[in-house]
Amino acid sequence: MTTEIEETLVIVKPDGVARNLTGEILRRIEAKGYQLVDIRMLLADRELLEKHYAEHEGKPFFESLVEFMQSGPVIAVRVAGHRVIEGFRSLAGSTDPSSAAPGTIRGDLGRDWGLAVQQNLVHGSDAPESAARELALWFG
Ligand code: D4T
Repeated sequence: MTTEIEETLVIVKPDGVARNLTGEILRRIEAKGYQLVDIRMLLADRELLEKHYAEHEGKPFFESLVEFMQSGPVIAVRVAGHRVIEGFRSLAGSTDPSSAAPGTIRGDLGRDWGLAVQQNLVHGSDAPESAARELALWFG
């Protein structure tokens, strides 16, 4: 078993910031024992979001996703901890907030507002390679 410390990118999406849930989301990350290493609030531009969501380019929801992510400020956080990539995905819950398990961020705090699964409060990197790529994009 490795005790190597990983880092992941967490984003509190515009719906999370607008609903004043940033503190609650960061509280859950810290309560789990992960470290907040760096944090910034920004209005993401299209260029950054196109790179961030490159894997979804061409999918039917891509345009509206990029528009939604530009609709207000977001909070980008560099989070560190043992197995934090997998651990944060577990804290976040599944993509669709209506079916995300109770106890998770999306399950407890999110719901389907009629915009499918777009407004699901948070993003978390899904693998070490995407975490490294995304952290470089958002934190340079
Ligand atoms: P992220 O990447 O934001 O942490 O979410 P997930 O890892 O849980 O989900 P994803 O990559 O499949 O989707 C990325 C992002 O696109 C939105 N989305 C997704 C959407 O607007 N419509 C859709 O049909 C899907 C599948 C939500 C999250």
